[in-house]
Amino acid sequence: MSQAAVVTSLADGILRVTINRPERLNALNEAVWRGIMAALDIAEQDAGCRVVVLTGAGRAFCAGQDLSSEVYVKGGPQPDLGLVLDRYNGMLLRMRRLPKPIIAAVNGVAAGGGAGVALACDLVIAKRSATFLQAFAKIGLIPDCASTWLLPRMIGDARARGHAMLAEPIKAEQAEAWGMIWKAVDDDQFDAEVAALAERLAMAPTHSLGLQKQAFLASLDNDLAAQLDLEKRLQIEAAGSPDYLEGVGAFIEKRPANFTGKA
Ligand code: T3D
Repeated sequence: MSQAAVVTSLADGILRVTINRPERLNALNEAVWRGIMAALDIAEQDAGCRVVVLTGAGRAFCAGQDLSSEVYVKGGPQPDLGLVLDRYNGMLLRMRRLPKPIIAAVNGVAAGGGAGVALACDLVIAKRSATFLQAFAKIGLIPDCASTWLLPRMIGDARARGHAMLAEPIKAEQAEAWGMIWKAVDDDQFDAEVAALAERLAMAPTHSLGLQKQAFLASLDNDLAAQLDLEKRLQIEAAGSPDYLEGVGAFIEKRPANFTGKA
């Protein structure tokens, strides 16, 4: 029986999603796309999921599009990448719009579309030995999977262009220093740090984190007046949640808050 291309498990509020093609460095193909979309279904629909952790099996996070798939056969027709990118674009939008935090646990190289998938997550934590590679220039493509949108906003235009046009790997520590990722951690601390971060977010006021995601996403296009209006609307909604009352009560009573994550 063939192995699942994506393995998911849900426990203690944490949905762990592992891309499982280690022999191809977890390269993206239709099965991986379907597996991540199915995981997003769970994340959206199951109230028991309060945080998603996306990672890769083996030594890589994800090496981008599978270049050994049939669409790239030498001598065959020019591949039509439109269909492939329609799939990934829909997936990336769902990730950004998911009203729950997604952690990218970057256990190894994140290349091409795999880098885009990692950077589209809310918090990126990487092994110190991991690298980020905009591999596209090496094969005559342009960065996709949101990288041309995310990178200039994250690291500035000059670094985004150099990173993409030179197609050289960036170490996790450099990515952290540039503001491209949340944190680079020692390899032997990686599993423990990912688990601690996931546990913390699984006990957070999930509904308001979802509203934060909405606000951050809109801020990238809104002017100040529009963003202030949006903050007001979302804050009123957050203040209507039981977690707001619990948070204030816990502060007054000098005890840890016990958030339900509910709206
Ligand atoms: O449809 C579309 O194309 C549109 C969407 C595009 C989005 C994209 O992501 S385009 C960019 C695609 N990705 C790449 O160009 C990266 C290709 N891979 C690499 O550059 C290198 O493999 C890495 C830098 C990621 C890692 O290098 P290294 O030296 O650690 O490993 P390796 O020896 O190159 O790879 C190990 C195996 O994984 C190897 O197979 P083998 O020889 O052991 O049988 C290699 O062929 C395979 N592999 C790595 N990346 C891919 C791959 N197989 C298929 N597709 C890959 N992307």
